[in-house]
Amino acid sequence: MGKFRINGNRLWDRLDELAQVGAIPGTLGSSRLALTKEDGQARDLVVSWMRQLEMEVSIDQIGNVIGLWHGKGTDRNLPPVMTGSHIDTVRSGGRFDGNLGVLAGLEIVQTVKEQKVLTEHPVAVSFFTGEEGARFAPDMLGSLVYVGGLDLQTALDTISVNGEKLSDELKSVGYSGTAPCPGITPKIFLELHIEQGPVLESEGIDIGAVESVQGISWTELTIEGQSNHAGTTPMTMRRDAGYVAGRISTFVRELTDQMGGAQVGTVGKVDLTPNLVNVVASKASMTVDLRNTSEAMLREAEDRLVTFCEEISRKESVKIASESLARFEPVEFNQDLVSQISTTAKNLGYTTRQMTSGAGHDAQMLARVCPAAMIFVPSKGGLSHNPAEYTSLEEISAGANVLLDIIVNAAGGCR
Ligand code: HGY
Ligand code: MN
Ligand code: MN
Repeated sequence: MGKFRINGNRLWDRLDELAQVGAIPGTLGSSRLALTKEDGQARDLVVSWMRQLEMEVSIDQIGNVIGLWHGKGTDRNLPPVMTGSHIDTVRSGGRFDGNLGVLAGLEIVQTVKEQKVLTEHPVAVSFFTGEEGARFAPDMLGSLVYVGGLDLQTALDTISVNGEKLSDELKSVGYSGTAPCPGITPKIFLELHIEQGPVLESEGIDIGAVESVQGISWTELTIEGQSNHAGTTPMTMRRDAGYVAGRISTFVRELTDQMGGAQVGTVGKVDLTPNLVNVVASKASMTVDLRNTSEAMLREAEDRLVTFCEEISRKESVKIASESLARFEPVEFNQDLVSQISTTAKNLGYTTRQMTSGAGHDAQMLARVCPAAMIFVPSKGGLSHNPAEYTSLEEISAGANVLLDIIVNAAGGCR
């Protein structure tokens, strides 16, 4: 099939337009936590683009949106070749995380239509609900329900970090759909995403062929102490939840230093009660994010955190309750697809390397039901979950062209 390429400027302009929804003033980034008003507005914009491309749009019961393109001669009974990602962001979101994968999918459909490519299989472009997990845990919630990994009602009953119910928020943005969960099993699922780390840029590589995703463990710890006067209470009489939260946070860093290798650990959220300058905190609620490429090492990290909490709760006479917010083992992607990414990148003249993903992605859920893999493009300075997140027009075009060739090939495309 002759060489045709995506229109990088058109993709860039859509990324820019989508970034304006929930824009963070003075930055390139956006703040669109899952199922907020801003997320709803972004959904409406992307769905309007799907409809302009004459795609059939379906919304499922957890709010996942699947745009389906049937070209002339497409066999509607064949499973779709699917690409996509997410358009919800963290509060300090960049414009590329997730959005690139969804909008590159639309760009591919538009290019295929313009080039009058006929495909045997339909092509689907999806965005999944609440990939970030920052408002409603776990992360990849929508795609997990899509593949049958999380019961729909349990997901709908999920309570947000601020106490709202997911099903209510889904209705409030108008995306409480009727398409059944689990959803249609695709022929393959291929996701284009920014790396969100420093590897590709530091090695001067254009394309990452992602072969795996590391394991993820999110825990919420609730520490119950006793409020008391900051001035009058002797240090020996304190049951200080704020101090214990600080010690756990320090422990997490010491744990990663001791374990080394791929172990990472983050305390990203700490809320103290009553959170006042002159009161010993009676309560602390905090999150611990542990990740490792090795399941055995991740379990060891989790066990050491439990032991530390048991010891310090005894020593400081506080109670510590823990709740798992997310727990996913490492995932291996489909090796044939990974090889196709490497080969396609080379054929297009790009440098490439195989690698693992430090972040979680919807593709790791789709990998439970069909061959799945990911294409990475570099992140400037390895920065992400930061409004300054940046990937160049040339870099996103390279990734989208690799995606185009593999998607068209998988769909049995011909001109
Ligand atoms: O947390 C993650 O890995 C992703 O950003 N959901
Ligand atoms: Mn993402
Ligand atoms: Mn993210």
